[in-house]
Amino acid sequence: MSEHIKEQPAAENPEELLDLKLTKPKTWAAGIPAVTVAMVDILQESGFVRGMEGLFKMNKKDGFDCSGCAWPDPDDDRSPIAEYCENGAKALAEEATTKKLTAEFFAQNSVFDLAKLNDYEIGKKGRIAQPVYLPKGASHYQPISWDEAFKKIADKLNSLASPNEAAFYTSGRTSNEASFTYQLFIREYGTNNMPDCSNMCHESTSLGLAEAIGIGKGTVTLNDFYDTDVIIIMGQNPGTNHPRMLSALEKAKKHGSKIIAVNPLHEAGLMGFKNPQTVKGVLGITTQLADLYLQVKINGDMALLKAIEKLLYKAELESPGTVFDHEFIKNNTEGYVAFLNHLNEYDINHLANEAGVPLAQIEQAADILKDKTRIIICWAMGVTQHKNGVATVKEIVNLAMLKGTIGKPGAGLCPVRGHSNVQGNRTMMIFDKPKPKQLDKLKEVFGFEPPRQHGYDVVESIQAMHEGKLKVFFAMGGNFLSATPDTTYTADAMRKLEMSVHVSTKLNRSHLVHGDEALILPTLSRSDKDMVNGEAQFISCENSMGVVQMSKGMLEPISKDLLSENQIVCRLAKATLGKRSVIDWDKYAKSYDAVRDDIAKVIPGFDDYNQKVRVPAGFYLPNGPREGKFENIKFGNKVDFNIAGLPLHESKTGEFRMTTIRSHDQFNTTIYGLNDRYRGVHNERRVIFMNEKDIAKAGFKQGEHVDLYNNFGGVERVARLFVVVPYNVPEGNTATYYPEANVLIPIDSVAEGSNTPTSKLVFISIKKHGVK
Ligand SMILES: Nc1nc2c(c(=O)[nH]1)N[C@H]1C(S)=C(S)[C@@H](COP(=O)(O)OP(=O)(O)OC[C@H]3O[C@@H](n4cnc5c(=O)[nH]c(N)nc54)[C@H](O)[C@@H]3O)O[C@H]1N2
Ligand SMILES: Nc1nc2c(c(=O)[nH]1)N[C@H]1C(S)=C(S)[C@@H](COP(=O)(O)OP(=O)(O)OC[C@H]3O[C@@H](n4cnc5c(=O)[nH]c(N)nc54)[C@H](O)[C@@H]3O)O[C@H]1N2
Ligand code: SF4
Ligand SMILES: [Mo]
Repeated sequence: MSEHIKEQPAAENPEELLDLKLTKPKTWAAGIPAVTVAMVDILQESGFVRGMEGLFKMNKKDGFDCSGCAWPDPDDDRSPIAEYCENGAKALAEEATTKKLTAEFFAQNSVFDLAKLNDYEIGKKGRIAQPVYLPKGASHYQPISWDEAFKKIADKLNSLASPNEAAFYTSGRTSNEASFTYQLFIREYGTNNMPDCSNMCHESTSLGLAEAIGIGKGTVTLNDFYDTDVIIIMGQNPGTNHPRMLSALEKAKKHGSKIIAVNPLHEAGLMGFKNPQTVKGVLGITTQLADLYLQVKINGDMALLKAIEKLLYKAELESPGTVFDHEFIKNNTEGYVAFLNHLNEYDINHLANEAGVPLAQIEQAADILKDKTRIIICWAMGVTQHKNGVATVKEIVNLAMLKGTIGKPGAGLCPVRGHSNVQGNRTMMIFDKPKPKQLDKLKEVFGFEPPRQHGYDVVESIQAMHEGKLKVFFAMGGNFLSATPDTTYTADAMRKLEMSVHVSTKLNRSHLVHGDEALILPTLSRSDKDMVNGEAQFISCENSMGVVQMSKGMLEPISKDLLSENQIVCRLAKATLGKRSVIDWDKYAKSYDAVRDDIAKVIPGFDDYNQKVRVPAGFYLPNGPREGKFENIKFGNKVDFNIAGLPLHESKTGEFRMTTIRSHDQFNTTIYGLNDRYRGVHNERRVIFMNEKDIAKAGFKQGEHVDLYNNFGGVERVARLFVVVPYNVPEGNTATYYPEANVLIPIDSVAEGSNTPTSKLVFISIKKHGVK
């Protein structure tokens, strides 16, 4: 390791404060101000014509898929003007920027100097415009040709004692086509070391649902929202993270649906909506969203679900046959009686107390639900990123089973995915634990023997880097260092690598905390035109509801030196595998249709892919549970009622629960801006939201500078210099922003089964800044 790297500033965000301003938190989201803010962003970054051209084509049937979240587009009636939200526009502004990083930029800025910037400043530098290489011991990235870059990586990969000394990460923006060729290359090279962002995101959902109902995906379609009785939104903040979901919620309310929100924070986008595309919205009239807001303690969801189930059971006993769907239970489930016995073991007051919600409010929830037959349950990170994330997902299934509310219109399970193609990545076999059946199919179609041994997921990869078992880390997108837990530990791990390679659009911290050698390979983004041999290519993505759609970029790329992700994979595969390969990589590089033809041979549901994907609005993938056909891990076509206890929370006196959340001005580790408008926080990200009573008890004041400590497993982790912000959170509960607080999340605090870091609950102590 060079001397230079040792001097590098702290891997986490530099510990410095900006100038915090607070305003009153909002009680509604996404009105006209939202669109205006978006416009300002677009104009500043990309210029008027380029920005408007991009916005006009976003999410249109003949346009490109928004690279923001995975919320679906309407099957029909799309808006002729604007089929995007504020955050979609910000995502576009981020990629469509005309600022670019060429060889001169890297010659002028050392890695050391860049690492001193905060994430916002790093991101605003612009698009990476040519491949660059950081030789061992060097202080600056330097230009490198594509051929040389591929040769360096190929030589390194071929020099390893085993393919299992390399890991290949995927972030959820990669298209179906590039994901497919990527996993094919990795498996032909010889490893299943495929950590992906899903491991930190909805893995608890994928595992919980796959075991319970037979598919690790949701069962609803967008149309179900327009014809349902109740929507429960648990641990999800749609106003910020899936803004167009608010239009679906508004429509649902118009059709008479009730909404129950479950969240420790009062989120603006769960309370009200001013729709910028309706006259009412333009006039500033708010549609009330949540009819009932259950402000749970952090990870109080399991207790809440059990309390609701128990009250429904009571109502069922009082009025048999009117609350539970006995027909459904008889035909589709196992273990009903055992489950009721399990519920009987709990005292309702104890459950309410563990949930942190007054019993009277839980009774209101049960009252809303008891005579309804069409219920949609939505959830996201507030459910999955907990020690018991998988069990809570299965408890959601239990509730749905009691009410028979899966596999019929207006009803079902709706995990809301994050990245725009994260669901598609997994469908394309980006997975460290592939099923034997899938591997058999690869072998049958391509004729090579894919590795069978499970690979490393995200947490295991970091641990393996630390132990020196991983030598090469290759990332298809993402920002591994900042997205993963235990930042200091992970930074140490990444610095032990012999080579780190990132296929990226923008500069990020993972380029600055690197292995002995490092490369950045610049790639096209979703909105960029992708020309291969004079012909415009398109890619395809799968949204949160299992719809596969084409996406065709149309903006002129900012540099001629960018390659598409698929091109990068094909050229790297050829350079690495050479004559060893049985695959015609040139064919895939030349034509994405050729890739799709082979996807159709391997992945169920993709027959006639090339025809179906060309139909406007795309096609639905098969989904058994949506049609009432289940495939439970233990009981075949009957789903078992899962029996799981309440989570045990071991904390010391004086410790607080801390959850990590996204502000309204970020996409994961990409910091669009420094404001969280809906929560009333401006020009600062190093904040900790605390209950006013807790602030007073601790002897703090609003604006106090504090340090945060976590001591899980006997290791002290500290995040210094945060500002106290009074907020409506339950006593004993706090919230901070991700990624600034990731330094506090222990690498070995993970969800049982899914190995997802417990980013939504760690216990911390809070001390005045500088006082030990
Ligand atoms: N603009 C924007 N859009 C995004 C993203 C982004 O960063 N910015 N990220 C994308 C990605 S990858 C993902 S996965 C999704 C994430 O979407 P979300 O899951 O909505 O995002 P988070 O901010 O992590 O947290 C969700 C909510 O959970 C609540 N919460 C925290 N702890 C608990 C708990 O214990 N119980 C309950 N019931 N609630 C809890 C928080 O208060 C917050 O409202 O969004 C996607 N879309
Ligand atoms: N504490 C805490 N930690 C968390 C979470 C949390 O809620 N709390 N959430 C977790 C979740 S849900 C997720 S999904 C992960 C996210 O983890 P990642 O997916 O690794 O992180 P992102 O910030 O989305 O990645 C941003 C980078 O992707 C690159 N990029 C953008 N578009 C493209 C593209 O089209 N192609 C390529 N090749 N690169 C591109 C850019 O260089 C950009 O800097 O973080 C997880 N970490
Ligand atoms: S809701 Fe998500 S996919 Fe739709 S425009 Fe907004 S960020 Fe993009
Ligand atoms: Mo995510």
